[in-house]
Amino acid sequence: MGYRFGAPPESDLDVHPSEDDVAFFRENGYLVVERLTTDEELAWLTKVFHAVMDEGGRVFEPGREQGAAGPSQLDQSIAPEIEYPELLLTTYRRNGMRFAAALLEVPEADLVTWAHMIRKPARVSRVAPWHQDEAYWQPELDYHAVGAWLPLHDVTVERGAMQFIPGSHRGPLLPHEHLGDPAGNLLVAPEADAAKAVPCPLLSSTLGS
Ligand SMILES: O=C(O)CCC(=O)C(=O)O
Repeated sequence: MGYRFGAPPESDLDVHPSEDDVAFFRENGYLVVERLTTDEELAWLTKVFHAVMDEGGRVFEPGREQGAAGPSQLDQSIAPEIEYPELLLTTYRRNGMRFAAALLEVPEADLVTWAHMIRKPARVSRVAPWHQDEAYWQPELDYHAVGAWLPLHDVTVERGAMQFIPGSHRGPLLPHEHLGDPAGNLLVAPEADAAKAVPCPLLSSTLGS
C-alpha cells in the first residue's frame, strides 16, 4: 500500500506505565503521560494533521448552527487513518496501545482503536464543553475505553489543555444536552462540577525527552 506521507520516522522509544500510573488512573480516571512519541514523529504527525484538516473531505464541525457563516471553530475528523493508514504505524499508537491495555487491564490484542483529530484555531473560538465521552457512545454496546490525547504543540490552559474532574469516571453518567444545532452533535453536561477540574498543561520544557 502506498502511503502519501511515507512511514512515520523510525523509533525504538518504548514507554511503559508504572504501577503508580495504573493506580493513579484507577483512582482519578485520567493520567498525564509525559512522552509517548518522539519530536520527529510529532513533526511528521503535524504534516498529516494539516493535510487532514486542509484537504480532507472527512472534516466536520460539531455544534455549528445550520447555515452559520464565518470560519470553522472546532474542526474534527474521526478515523483519519481510513485516508492515511500510515497513522496506524506510529510510535504514539504503539506506546498508547501499551498504556491502554495496562490501564484497562485487557490484553493488547483485544484492543480496537480509532483516531480523532481536533483543530482549535488560534483565536477566540468554541471550547469543547464539559462532557463525558460515554454520552456519545452507543447505549447498546458495552464500552471499556480510554482516550489518548496528544497535543502537537505545547498546551497551556489558554491554549486548550485538557481538564479532568478526578474520580468522575466512578460516578454516574450525567445528563447531557445538545449545544447548538442538535445535528451538530455537540454535547454538554451542565451538572459537571467544573470547580473541581484539574487542568493538565503540557509544556516541552518540563517534559522528559
Ligand atoms: O480536545 C478537546 O478539547 C476535547 C477532546 C475530547 O473531549 C474528546 O475527544 O472527547
